[in-house]
Amino acid sequence: MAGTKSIDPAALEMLEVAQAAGLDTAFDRAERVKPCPIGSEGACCKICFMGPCRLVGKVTEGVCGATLATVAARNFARMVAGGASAHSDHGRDLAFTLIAVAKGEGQGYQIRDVAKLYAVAEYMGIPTTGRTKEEIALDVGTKALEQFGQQRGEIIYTKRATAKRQQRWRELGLMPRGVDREVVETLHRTHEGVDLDPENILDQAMRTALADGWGGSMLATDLSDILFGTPTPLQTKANLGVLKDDEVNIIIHGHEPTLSEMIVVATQDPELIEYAKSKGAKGINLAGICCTSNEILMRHGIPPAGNFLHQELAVMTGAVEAMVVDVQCIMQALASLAQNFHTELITTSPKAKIPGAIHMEFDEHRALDSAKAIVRRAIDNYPNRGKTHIPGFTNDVVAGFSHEYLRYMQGGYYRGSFRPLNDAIIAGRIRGLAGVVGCNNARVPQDEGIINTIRELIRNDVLVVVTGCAAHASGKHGYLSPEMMMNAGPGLREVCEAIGIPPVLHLGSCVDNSRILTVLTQVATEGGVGQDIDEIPAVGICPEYMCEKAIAIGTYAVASGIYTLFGVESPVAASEEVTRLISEGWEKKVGGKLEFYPDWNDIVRKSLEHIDKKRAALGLVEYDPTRYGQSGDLPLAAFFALPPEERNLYSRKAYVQG
Ligand code: MSK
Repeated sequence: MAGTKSIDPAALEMLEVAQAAGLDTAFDRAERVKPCPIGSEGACCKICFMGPCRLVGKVTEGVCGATLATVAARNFARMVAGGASAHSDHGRDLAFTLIAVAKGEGQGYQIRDVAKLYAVAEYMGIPTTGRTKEEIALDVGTKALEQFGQQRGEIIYTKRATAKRQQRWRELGLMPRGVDREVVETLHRTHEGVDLDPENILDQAMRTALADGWGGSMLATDLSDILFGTPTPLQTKANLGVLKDDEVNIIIHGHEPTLSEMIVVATQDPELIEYAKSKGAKGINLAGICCTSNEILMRHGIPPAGNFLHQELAVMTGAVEAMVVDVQCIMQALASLAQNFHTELITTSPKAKIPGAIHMEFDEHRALDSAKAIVRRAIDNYPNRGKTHIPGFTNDVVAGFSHEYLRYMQGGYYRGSFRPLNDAIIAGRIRGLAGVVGCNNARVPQDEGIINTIRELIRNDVLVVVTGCAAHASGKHGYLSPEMMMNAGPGLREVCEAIGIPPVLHLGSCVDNSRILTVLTQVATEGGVGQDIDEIPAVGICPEYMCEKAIAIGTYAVASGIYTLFGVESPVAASEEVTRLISEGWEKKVGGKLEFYPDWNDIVRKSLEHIDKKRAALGLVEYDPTRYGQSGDLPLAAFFALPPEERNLYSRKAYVQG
């Protein structure tokens, strides 16, 4: 049975360990706990206590008369509001941290990317001349905070969209005013007896999602870059094999980078390393799960131990002294599972406590002290370690492709642009672009949809960017390694060779999906492949979505003009009207549409059809894979014939030329 649960050999090995030990995982619970067939399709209304009303069979309206379409639209909009809240609260906390740092009250932090601070200040209309970076940072943090509570006007970052897109949002009444404002209005409108027009509800869902994508999430990304540095490529390894048998293993898990940044610092503290040695360990090994992992992977090369469905498996290795969690995507089951091992589950956010876990509250004003206390506690736990089982699977990973770096790598510091990428699309070397993002879902085989989709896309010369747990899946299965260019189509392979990149680029965490919006806007602005995002041959894909955040991301992608395809099942399948509204209906309004296809083969087929349709609409040459692929084969083969230690990715171009 384990074989149908995941395509990851490390996961399969650990599931056998779990079975032998009689331990329960999400994989098992997904088999036991059947999804409610009514709720899963959006047909259950539980927003008042005359219900819950289950609109199935001959029951076509609730006690109040709410129709199936209204109920499904309300449920959908509430998912968007939940997801937008999660991303945006994350962004808000980073604004508080930036303010603390600007005031000299953020122990251990500093402003690492001053150039980005200036860029963000410019977006926000904050003067920079003759001012210290702390003065600018204080204004930036304060202005960012205002974006959450802003009641009127337009979220400031929406002006980073193309002029065409901004105009469209204004004409349709979709321009978000403030992050909290849109979330609260969605909750109000979907309260019993308020907005009863499905189309109007779904418009507000788009406006709320835009407040997330072009507001809370984009702010979270930018403020993180200012505080912790804008990512540039670096190499590491991924999967459970990154855990070490002879070192203190600490896993950080969740989404917010504030604490984990300090844990990185604490684990490198010579005093704490000596302390670990005094307990019999050879050192301290930090690894990550989910998006906190992506944050410190992108900036420090800290290896990811896995994605969402790996969190329990990591504990079951018996080799984890502490799993340190912040917010989002943390399974409650970790607490009871950890009791079977010496692992300490440590919660750190006042917003996210778990019964049975140890709570060590994190305060950004004394961040380094908090981090050191946590690391010390993990070290103290090392002598309690029993038998371990670490699966020996890892793969090489190159990560750290911020949109700033993508620009830089196409021309250098002074001549950076998206021109080479656009030219490659125009020439048909690159057929199109795809963002493959999102979660694992225990109801579908782990990583299967993600990896099969990516494999087929790159084979068909589609350049793929990844974030979130889809990025972890890519890393675990070798798709973030430069060698993967050998599996790309001939045109894409030429581009990867010339620039020295893998065909799948890791852009970061879930909030960093905002980087995809920025990249596509820059592609549109560069010219030649459309003037707005909906004209570009590009798709967004979320093959194994699990949570409300994914629905919010999918909705802002669509509202930004992206054809977006989800796997698993549709949460509005019960209503044909809502299914049509979010697909054809949204396409007419905003140029993007949202569709759900449980079979990844359909996702690939529809994606390629869409990309080709957009190419034809732009008058670009028809995609022809036989046209390219001759130029670089020999040097590429010679490059991969070198011993791995001599294959320096970033001297690759020089090697080919030399
Ligand atoms: S962590 S939101 S399971 S991608 Fe961002 Fe993974 Fe989905 Fe959580």
